Amino acid sequence: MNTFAGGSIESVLVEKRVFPPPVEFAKSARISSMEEYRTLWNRAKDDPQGFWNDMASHLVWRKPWDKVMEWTEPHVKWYVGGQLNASENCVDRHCVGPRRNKAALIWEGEPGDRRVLRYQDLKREVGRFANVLKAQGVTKGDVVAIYMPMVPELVIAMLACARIGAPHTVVFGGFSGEALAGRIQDCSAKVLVTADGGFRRGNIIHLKEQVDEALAHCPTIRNVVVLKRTGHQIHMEPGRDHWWHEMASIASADCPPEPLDSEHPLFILYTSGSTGTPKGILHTTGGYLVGTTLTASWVFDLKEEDTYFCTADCGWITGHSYLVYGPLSNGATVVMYEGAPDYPDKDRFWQIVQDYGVTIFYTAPTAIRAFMKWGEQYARKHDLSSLRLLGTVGEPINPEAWVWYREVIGGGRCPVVDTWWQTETGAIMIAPLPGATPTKPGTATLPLPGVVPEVVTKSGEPVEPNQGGYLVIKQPWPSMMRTIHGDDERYRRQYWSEIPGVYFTGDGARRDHDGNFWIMGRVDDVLNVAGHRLSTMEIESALVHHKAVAEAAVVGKPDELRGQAITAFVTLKSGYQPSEDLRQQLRQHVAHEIGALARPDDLRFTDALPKTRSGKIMRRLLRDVAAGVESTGDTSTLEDFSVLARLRHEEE
Ligand code: 6R9
Repeated sequence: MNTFAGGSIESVLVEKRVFPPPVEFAKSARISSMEEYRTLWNRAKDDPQGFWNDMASHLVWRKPWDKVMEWTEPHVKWYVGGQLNASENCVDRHCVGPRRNKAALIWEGEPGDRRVLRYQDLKREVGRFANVLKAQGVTKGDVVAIYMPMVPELVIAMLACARIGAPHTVVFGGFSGEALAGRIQDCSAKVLVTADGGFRRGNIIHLKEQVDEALAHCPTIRNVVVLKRTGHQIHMEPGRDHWWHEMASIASADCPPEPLDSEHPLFILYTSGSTGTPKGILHTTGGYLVGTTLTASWVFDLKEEDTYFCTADCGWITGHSYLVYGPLSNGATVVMYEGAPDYPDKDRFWQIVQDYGVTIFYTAPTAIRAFMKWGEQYARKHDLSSLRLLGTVGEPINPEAWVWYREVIGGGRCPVVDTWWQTETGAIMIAPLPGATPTKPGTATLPLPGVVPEVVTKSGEPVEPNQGGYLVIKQPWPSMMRTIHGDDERYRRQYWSEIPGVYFTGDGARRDHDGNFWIMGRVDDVLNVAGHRLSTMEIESALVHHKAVAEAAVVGKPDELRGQAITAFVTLKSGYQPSEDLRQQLRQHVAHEIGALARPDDLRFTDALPKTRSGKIMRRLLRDVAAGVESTGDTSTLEDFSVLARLRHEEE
């Protein structure tokens, strides 16, 4: 069951508290009143071409565009004929004038090691690594896979790819070798950038072992560049594997950024959909960078003196858009941390906030719920008075967590921006502007200028205020995905055919009388476990790959901390008997096929799965079974459950 985390739907329905922007904050904010917001929004709606034409001036272009936008549903091109380079915009343009000695990246490793890269340093390192990639045979258009811990070299590798026009595909370090192989195969990556390992909760994550396993099935990979991070013993395949430091020591730091077509692919990022195989979401250069640059500046109100800490991993879209491209394009100082929030103790983030004087902090609701559970004493141990703005992303935030975040972390003075968006949208779509929008705990509030969302029925009719429906976007926007790599038909089908004429988000939502959007969760078979997107089908297909399994059905179960937990129902082939040992084997099998994040929390053996006449598994029923005997005394809770259930029913 996709619900608000922590069974807090009832509190969302009665949530009436409104927090206007603090007067002091609004005074100096980039957008500082609702009038200003409305003027911008209306202009963007009425004259999208003119609006986006002007907004693109926030970037450095090598060649101006001939046409702002070309739209042949479902395909869009932005800034047609224009040329630019994303790494030039994120790095080089800040190396002239006073920003050249400003910290671009402040990094802290889990063991406590630290590094600061000023914009000039970043430019040198990006240039150097771009030359390393060239030396490995990478040319414009070749895909480079990146599978690394959260170290500065990960950002350097992404920007180096952008510099030479090689689309990157970053694979989250928590994914298994199998999952890595699947992604590499899908996009035919030529070179892989990785590390011996990374640190997590004091342990070494053995990345290179996963790589060696993956590459047995990846003939397109010619060379592997390996960063020495942990220094533990690893296998280096002669002729294929090269040490980062050895390659970098002989490479020049000078690599001029390649002028690229606005629609040149910047990256492919895999995300889970409602079928078994992950989708390679393709983003291109110009529109994506306009979108992320602008939204980072609007929503985070980025100022020259800010120190901005985003806790997301670069393996997810939040790391791409709001750790790398958006903030760096704005010339911000970004804090990056390698490890776990509770290592060596549960105050690690707050120690980082205090040590670097972080002013803007961006994290996920699941993390906030964990902080809440650990207790406020961890935050109280540190001086958090430098903070001036807090953000959340990844899943609906329950009002309790929102208010706790505002009070305990933000000291009651920092606006909280709940930002709704997706891998597919590239940039934030619905979020408060911290100097303008009155916030309410639990809603991402209003669409940003240039974003025209609506809540509709299955046939595309707008619903009444406060009625649940499907969240769609009615006008194309610059940072939207261009297609699914290698499967344009799936792109068309999944996003543009479900509801006629509009982009379908896969989320259920309702809009209140003030126009605020309340996101209710996915209406498809996508799970959101601790802010990570997972597909039920992907986990099911991993399970049926096991020799003992006949059939499997996976559903989400409400989980107080992580939003959803994974429950799997499994039928066995004849000759196999349910046992605790087999249960553990199957859970481990999923972790091996996808990654530990997909390991079912609960795995139940059953003789048969409930099916419809047409043979479809009745997930709704299983979701109820997984949720157990939930207290359904509260009718408002029931109401919300039934809206989602109905929406899903229409799909079945
Ligand atoms: C950025 C990111 C996208 C899905 C999305 C929705 C959920 C994200 C949210 C939110 C409620 C928010 N989601 N932000 N739900 N409020 N502020 O998370 O991208 O990993 O692709 O996930 O996450 O369900 O459809 P991605």
